[in-house]
Amino acid sequence: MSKAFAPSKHQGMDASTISAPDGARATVMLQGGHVISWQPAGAAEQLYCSPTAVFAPGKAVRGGIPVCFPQFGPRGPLPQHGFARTLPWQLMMAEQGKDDALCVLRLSDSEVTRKIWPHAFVLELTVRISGRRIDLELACENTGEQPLEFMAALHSYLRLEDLTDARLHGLQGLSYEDMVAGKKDQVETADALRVSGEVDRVYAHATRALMLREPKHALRIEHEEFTDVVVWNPWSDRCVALPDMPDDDYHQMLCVEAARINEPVRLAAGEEWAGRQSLSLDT
Ligand code: TA6
Repeated sequence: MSKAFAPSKHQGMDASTISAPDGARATVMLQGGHVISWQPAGAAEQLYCSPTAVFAPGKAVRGGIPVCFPQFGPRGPLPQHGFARTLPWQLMMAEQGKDDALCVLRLSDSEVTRKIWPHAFVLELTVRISGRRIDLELACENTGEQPLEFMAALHSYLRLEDLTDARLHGLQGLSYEDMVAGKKDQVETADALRVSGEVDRVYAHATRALMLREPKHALRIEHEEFTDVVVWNPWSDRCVALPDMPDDDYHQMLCVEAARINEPVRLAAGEEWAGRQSLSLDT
């Protein structure tokens, strides 16, 4: 017998807070289908959320796991990262199971979206928590008569004790586009990527599991169908320029994003796609 959760609020915004019988908890804002908090069973918050983030209708929130759709960054005519992260989604279900908790949110095309992106679609985010793991699935169905093509990303802001001691393993040998240097076809040589300046990289064909390690913390990051991984840290100058993030907070976060950028998803009429990102706390 599962238990349904009542809708909740987060910083005044409509949200759904789910908890598993083992104590794992997550909060998802209806705006953007935006996971804003995840606490594994018996552990601390794992997502970074800026203390100066703006929580208001139509505003992107600095932290958690923003959903980028149907565009990534400025790579197209739409607003930065597309429209999904700033539109209201519908909460379809939020329930506790025997050993987990699950919620599903949905965004469908509307006059607002069709005006800037002339396609019919249903986008669904499924969030499942159990123990020390969170599984996110972003699914898109082309409900129109014409083919459509989109980029997507789960723009995960991972919380760090201190960036200086953080190492991201699993990228060695991958080709990446360096957005800071404006260079394509770079190759990652480090077995353990450490950040000592602004990093904004799109790693291609990044299908291996990644490990984000600190002295007392290790998070395993896995993806399916998201073929690229974006690694971003604004470092000092970019952070100071962000109005919704304290100047020094770049030390407390690293974005490791499951993405489809280099190979956008193409859906024929009636076709569906689903991509997944899983985060598991190792220690
Ligand atoms: O994560 C990669 C990136 O595209 C960076 O270039 C930076 O712009 C970041 O996303 C944050 O974007 P936002 O629109 O949320 O400020």
